[in-house]
Amino acid sequence: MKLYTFAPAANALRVDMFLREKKLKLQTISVNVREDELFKEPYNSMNPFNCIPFLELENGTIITETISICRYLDEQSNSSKLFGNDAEERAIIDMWNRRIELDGFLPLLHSVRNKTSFFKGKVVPGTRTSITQSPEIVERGIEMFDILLNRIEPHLSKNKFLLGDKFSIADITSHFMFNLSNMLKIDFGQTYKNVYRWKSDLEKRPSNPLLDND
Ligand SMILES: N[C@@H](CCC(=O)N[C@@H](CS)C(=O)NCC(=O)O)C(=O)O
Repeated sequence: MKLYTFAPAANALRVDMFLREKKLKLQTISVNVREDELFKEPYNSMNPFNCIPFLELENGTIITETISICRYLDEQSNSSKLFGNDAEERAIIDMWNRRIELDGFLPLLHSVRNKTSFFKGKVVPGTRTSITQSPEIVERGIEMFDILLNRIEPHLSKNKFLLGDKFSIADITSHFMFNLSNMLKIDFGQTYKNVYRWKSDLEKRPSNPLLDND
């Protein structure tokens, strides 16, 4: 089994943190996204969506999508499950992960891609197009993030993590949503104190791959 990845990319880091939590080691192949290697063979055929991360199984099957990769590895391993232990837990974790991914992580990812000059001509992940960067999309992402934080603040006042005392894949997604919010210099510490406490806890977790750069 081989993981195709590129260490600094947000979704690569999500898988990295998941692997560290699970204490799993995989053979990794670094594909230099910045040098457009994903558009060259063999990578273009392996993932025609031209994105990392993707996982190649022993039988040649390719699994793309961060969450699908992590879910597969979680099911294959015996160590404590980050996607839940029974039907109810799996559903609740999936619910939180979708809320965070759809209402926070992705809107902020698009804010970053529409703001930073590095992403000019690359606003949609895995494409090279003439779609222009849009300040409205930057603002919309930040507004959506604020709506999400406002909704989850009461939950985090009563819970250590999204699933009570249990750390899950939804917290990993959240950690990288917050990393995007740092890139956009969004300061919410005074407004959403419980969310901020949780963000700080996630940053201190030994599995946080961003600690390697400190
Ligand atoms: N929906 C995919 C998105 C993966 C993705 O956006 N990967 C980015 C790095 S974070 C990428 O490979 N971008 C290549 C590019 O835009 O050229 C997932 O969740 O894994």
